[in-house]
Amino acid sequence: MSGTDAVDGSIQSFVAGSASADGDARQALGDDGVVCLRGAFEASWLSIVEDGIAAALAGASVDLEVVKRGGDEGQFSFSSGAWQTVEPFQRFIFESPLADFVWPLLDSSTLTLFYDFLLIKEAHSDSALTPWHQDHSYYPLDGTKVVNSWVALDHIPLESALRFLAGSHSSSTLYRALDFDDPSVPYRHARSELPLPPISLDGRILATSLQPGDMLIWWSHTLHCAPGNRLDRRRAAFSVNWLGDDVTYNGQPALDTYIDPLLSLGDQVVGDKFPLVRHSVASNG
Ligand SMILES: O=C(O)CCC(=O)C(=O)O
Repeated sequence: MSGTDAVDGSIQSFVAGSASADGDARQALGDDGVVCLRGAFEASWLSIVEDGIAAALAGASVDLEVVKRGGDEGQFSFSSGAWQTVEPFQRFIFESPLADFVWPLLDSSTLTLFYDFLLIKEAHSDSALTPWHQDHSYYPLDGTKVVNSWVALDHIPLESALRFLAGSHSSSTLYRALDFDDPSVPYRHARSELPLPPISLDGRILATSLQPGDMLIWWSHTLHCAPGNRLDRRRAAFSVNWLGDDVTYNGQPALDTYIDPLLSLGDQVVGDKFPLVRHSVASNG
């Protein structure tokens, strides 16, 4: 199997389906490297995210990119780390049930906000595909407790859905980061000593159609990809990336979004830029 389209014939659906981060969800995330929590967010929370999108697109996000690929009718817009300047995103991240869904899955004494990512594939942004990759390849981080919590804002049928290689988070291989705009040119912070992601994949590919408010959670080592949006409507998501207590800064080159210049090699990744959101209360014995 290769690319993002050729897998459609053999996709398997997700098993876990409840909106609670219970034992089944932990088990699925541990086994497959990804889990789907259905109906995680009510419409009122999604409407706050939509307020954030309106603000971000109107200029409140300092890191917004809007691209239109050759021949496409629709644009592809994305923005990283907008929470610092977009107040509705802050409300969603810090006041919604999001952190309480994610923290129990990490098996960590702490939960730290890493960054948020807004991703809007407008109608007929057909070529806005995302190649197979691991999120971790882009991060200057050592450790394993790094997750992406990706909230669907629209109905997303299987043809536009993310695909995951089941169990790929357990491999010790970290693949080289690719440039999403043009995978044929080297990514500016790519580590050339790492192997390129496989073009051909053997294994179980997981994907599922989603309703607004459903949430996918995956480990930063899980291989995944997504097709462009051939629908005649928007396909948008707001994702929040989190760190647990085994994550340290390793000094590898990376985008500013993922670096706090105040950190030294080996430091725990936490501070004003990466705030601590949950922590266990130490017992007095
Ligand atoms: O939603 C998509 O199209 C791609 C998202 C993705 O791969 C990511 O956020 O790492």
